[in-house]
Amino acid sequence: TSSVKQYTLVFPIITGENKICLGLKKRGFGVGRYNGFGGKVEPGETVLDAAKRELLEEANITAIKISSCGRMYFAFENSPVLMDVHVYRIEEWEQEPEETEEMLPKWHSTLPAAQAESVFLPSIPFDNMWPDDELWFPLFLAKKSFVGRVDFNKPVDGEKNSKMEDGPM
Ligand code: 6U4
Ligand code: NA
Ligand code: NA
Repeated sequence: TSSVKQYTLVFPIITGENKICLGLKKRGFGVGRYNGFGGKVEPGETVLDAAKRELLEEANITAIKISSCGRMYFAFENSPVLMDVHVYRIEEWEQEPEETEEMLPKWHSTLPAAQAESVFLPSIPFDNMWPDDELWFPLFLAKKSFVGRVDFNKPVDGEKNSKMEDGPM
């Protein structure tokens, strides 16, 4: 790895209703997958400012209460760049999430599938997300801080190469 780039990743959550808003990425990196809202931190911008800007650009909402949750590093075998992703949840905002050029927002239940059905919301679609999400979402949803790194290698035996641990941010 020859350089580290800062990114943000923000998830709107209504804790009391067990709801999380995921965006279906419409273009570019990660297209076709559900994820949080976020992107590159621009020069001269704080990570928190970048998180709020991307949230407005991609979901058309303005953050009121935003909290740092964890940090994930992603390395790709064919790239010299290590992605340093700052993960946040937002629990209060202005406006409602709406479709933008980059994202189609959809509410999901944070409950297991059987319980999610009873409130008429899809559960979190891990099969249609980045494969690492399934590893750190349990900590994220439990509001435990987390740090981890995932290395995406050319598939050798179909297994993910990853390591997760509880830790300081
Ligand atoms: P531009 O160049 O403006 O279209 P920008 O919106 O700045 O792009 P983008 O969307 O490419 O940046 O940023 C990538 C987003 O994908 C960040 O929010 C981090 C997130 N991301 C990247 N790899 C991920 C992974 N393995 N798992 C995950 N999120 C990932 O959950
Ligand atoms: Na983005
Ligand atoms: Na951007």
